[in-house]
Amino acid sequence: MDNTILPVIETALLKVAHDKGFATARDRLEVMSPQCGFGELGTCCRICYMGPCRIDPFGNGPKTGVCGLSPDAMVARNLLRDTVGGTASHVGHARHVLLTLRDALNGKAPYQIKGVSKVMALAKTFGVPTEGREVNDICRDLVNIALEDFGRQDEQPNNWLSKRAPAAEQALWSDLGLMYSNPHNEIETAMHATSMGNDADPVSLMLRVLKMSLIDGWTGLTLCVDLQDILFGVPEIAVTEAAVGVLEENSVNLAAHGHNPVLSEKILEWAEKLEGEALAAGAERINVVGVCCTGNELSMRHGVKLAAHNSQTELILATGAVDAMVVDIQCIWPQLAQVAKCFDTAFITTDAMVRIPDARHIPFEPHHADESAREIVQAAIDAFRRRRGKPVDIPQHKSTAVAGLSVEAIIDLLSKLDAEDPLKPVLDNVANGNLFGFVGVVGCSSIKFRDNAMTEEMVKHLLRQNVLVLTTGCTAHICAQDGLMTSEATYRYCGDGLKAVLEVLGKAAGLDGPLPPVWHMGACVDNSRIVDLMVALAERLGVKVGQLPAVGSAPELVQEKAVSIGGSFLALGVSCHIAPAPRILGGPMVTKLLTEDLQELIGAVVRVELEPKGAADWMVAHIAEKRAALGI
Ligand code: BF8
Repeated sequence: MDNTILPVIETALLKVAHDKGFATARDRLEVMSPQCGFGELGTCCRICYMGPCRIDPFGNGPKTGVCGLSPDAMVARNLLRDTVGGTASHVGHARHVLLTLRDALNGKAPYQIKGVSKVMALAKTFGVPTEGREVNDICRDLVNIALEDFGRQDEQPNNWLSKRAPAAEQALWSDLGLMYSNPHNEIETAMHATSMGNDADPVSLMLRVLKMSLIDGWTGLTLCVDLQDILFGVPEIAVTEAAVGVLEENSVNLAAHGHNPVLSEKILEWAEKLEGEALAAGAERINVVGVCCTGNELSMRHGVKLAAHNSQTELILATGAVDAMVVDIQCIWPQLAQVAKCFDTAFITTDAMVRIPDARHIPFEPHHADESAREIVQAAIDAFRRRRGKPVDIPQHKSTAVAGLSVEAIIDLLSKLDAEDPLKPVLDNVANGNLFGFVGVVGCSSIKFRDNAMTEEMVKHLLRQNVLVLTTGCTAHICAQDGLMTSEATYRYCGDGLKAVLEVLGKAAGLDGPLPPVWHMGACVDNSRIVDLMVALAERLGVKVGQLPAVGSAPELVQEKAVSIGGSFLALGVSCHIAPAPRILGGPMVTKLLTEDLQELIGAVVRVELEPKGAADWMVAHIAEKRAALGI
């Protein structure tokens, strides 16, 4: 195994925490290990009060729940509820962005349209007239089309699904009964179907899982990202830095954590406006750093530095150097408030849905975004005043990283090689084998997989075999921290074919060296960018997305959202590697369905591999099969 830098970073962070007497997530996990075997297998049901029921599929105990529910139905029902949790999170985020855009257009929320090119592109997709019209008027039409999706009761196909998703796949989804209309109705139906005494057919439940995942893909992710690009601009290639070493002892360190740029964009704006107050407080500057997906959003659009992925969030607070951590929604550990308390760090929640004991709550909603953002930045400056002169412990590790690889930025870059047909250079290199295939490495960072540097090692195995890696979410942080988003990584880790391709691209981009081999495409919602890129390549080739030499991987799954994102890849016919195993192994039929029989149904399977090399080898073999089927 290569020596990777990330374990060094985490070792250093853990030492800081332990030296100060903090228990960390690893300690809490150890205390409760081994974890519940029934839970791991998915055969624990607590939906009704005759239970909780537990089925041991390997022993001589009960073979069904008290109501007679089979283990397969039990695991499928639980998986559907996981998928609903993930989809509801993304759809809620998307709706919030939509309403913010509507209010901005009506002059009720202080945001401007920064992504005019996106407005025009979407107008074309949705057939909205543009000739002689103001951008805001065109945008209003797009907002109404999106609002129709959230309000309709006519069972007509969802606008964002039917207009944004590729036509060939829609035909299959339609045959399988997976097309959806109103995402909210579907979430309600799935919760209803999984309540006691309803759907008990594992096949029916698994089709619902796919349908729910489609909702996540096209409303939770695609609609959300389309509208975020309208409001905040389409990302362009930018250089940033990653890891705890981006914290600065003598600056106001303000960490933005969560997912929704409606908050973090305003924080960034007010950090610039209040720079003078920070200087007056004795700081060198206000250092806004990004954590988790909010960090990715800010680094994609502004090159903001990335401080930590999810499993490092409590650890960076233990440095004592974070003056304020402001959070919005999703993936916020309650423990953060407890660590913050020990340092006088301002730990600030902002969303009514995210209330955490011992946090300071500053309500943030778009109509009064400026007032709230100002108050939050001021709280950070006040906390710096209290911290000034006290010792901090910042492990000095960080790496540079290239971010901002939106599809538009990639096409822009490729246009420099072939203005008429920008995707041709990529496809030529896929055909000649220089670029063996693509893997979307997505999802979380898990303390269960950090010790073997699962993500970094798996990625390096892929690069050696000329596979280009596209990444988002916390795996993007991991790769950035490990130096995998640099030109040096191309020289150090890539096979000769991939290296040659990236050298040509680097030259076209005007870089000193090759383009990095791992492309930072954003936050978890930005998995839609990976899908958009794959759809563009497939359409240019005249094949379905599932025929491309491409695989998805969530090597350190933690959150329900990663389950529904994985499902949205599967629905496109893109197979997925996953670790750890999803909680279905207690249901033999569901396990066989996901790992084998799904191939027949949608052309994709799920593969569990817990070791980096095994995972990479399976993905490369799978890509080789796809290449052979294409005759390349
Ligand atoms: O949406 S990768 S731990 S931060 S769920 Fe959460 Fe997982 Fe990180 Fe972002 Ni995505």
